[in-house]
Amino acid sequence: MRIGFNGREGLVIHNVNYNDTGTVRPLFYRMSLAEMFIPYGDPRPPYHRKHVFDSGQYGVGFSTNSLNAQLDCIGEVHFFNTVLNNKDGEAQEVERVVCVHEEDAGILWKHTDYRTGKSSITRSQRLAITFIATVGNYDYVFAWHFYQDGSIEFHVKLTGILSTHLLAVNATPAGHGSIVFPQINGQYHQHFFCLRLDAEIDGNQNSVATSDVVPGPGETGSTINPYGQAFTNERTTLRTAGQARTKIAPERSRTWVITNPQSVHPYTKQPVGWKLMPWASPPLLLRNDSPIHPQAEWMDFNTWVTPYHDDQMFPGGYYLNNSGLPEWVGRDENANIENTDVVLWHNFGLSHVPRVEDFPVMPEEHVSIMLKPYNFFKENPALDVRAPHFVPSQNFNWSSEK
Ligand SMILES: [Cu+2]
Repeated sequence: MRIGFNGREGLVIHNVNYNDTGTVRPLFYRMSLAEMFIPYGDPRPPYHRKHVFDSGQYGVGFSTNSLNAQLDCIGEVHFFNTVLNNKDGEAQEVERVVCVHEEDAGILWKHTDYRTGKSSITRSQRLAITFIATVGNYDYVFAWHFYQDGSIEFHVKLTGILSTHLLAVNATPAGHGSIVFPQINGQYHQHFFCLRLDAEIDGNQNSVATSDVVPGPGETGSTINPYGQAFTNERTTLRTAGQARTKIAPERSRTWVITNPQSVHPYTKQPVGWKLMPWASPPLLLRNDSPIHPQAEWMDFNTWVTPYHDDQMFPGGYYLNNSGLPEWVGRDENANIENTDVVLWHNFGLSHVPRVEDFPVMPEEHVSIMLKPYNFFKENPALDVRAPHFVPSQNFNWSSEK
């Protein structure tokens, strides 16, 4: 991969490839945090105006930290500098905006032979590419994690200081905030992140499907489901940009699978793929008829898929002028997104009801999404991660046999 950095998006990951036993297979052409949206829920003036687009208005790249070489990333670390423009338009070098290091991430795979009691264990050593933005009160730790089994994670830690205000003696948050300290109100708010994923799974021409796990088919007692316990994987190929406006469905275990119809897997006889595993995110709580809604209408769905266009980089449009995804897709709902160069846009986040423990500085909360190979390789791609040695297991031996 290559990495880049700009004032609006911060870290950008380019040309992610996987060296599959000598064959370099493309995965993602460009991955970036394309927007953030933090709406607050207190209707009392002036707080009705309190909603922030951290990327489009402030720029998470312009808000970046020069990382602390001892504490922000530890171990064997490489730091990258970047060049940003200051408010006068002059170029300015910023040191240590991105750190790259490896870190232990627990067990990668393990098996204990139940008869011999011997185990084979490998540890997960992930590559972390991190930058940290302080946008006013909040601090966001953004990390791309690359794992040895091909999994890619975008992980966001939220920390820093709550946006609070002082209440009059005996005043209350009126149902829209939490008292975090005497007379201090931490208002309810949401944090949303939009990832723009320009995919090239095994090549440039991709399709996207929702993959749901659902009961059936067949009623209990029917010949195809006599005991009523059947369930199946329902795959729906999204054929147009209009159809691709989709939401998370935790009750259906929904993931989105990006496939390459040109690259058929030798075992499954189906196109190879890579899946997006979402976070259980809340919906945007702004009402549809709110005057603020048009600017954030791209948040009405968790996933959008659009045919690639050079000038479509930000979900709310370049100027956040009620444009972006809703306008582009609305203009041509039948735009083909099958077997072509596609871009996935994925929104996720959380609703934050502040706690007393979030004050005066907030211990980290995090959200993350995973991108995992889905019938892309011929076996567990982390088999080549060497198990240091076979070790005796400490399992309780419940068997009467010796
Ligand atoms: Cu928050």
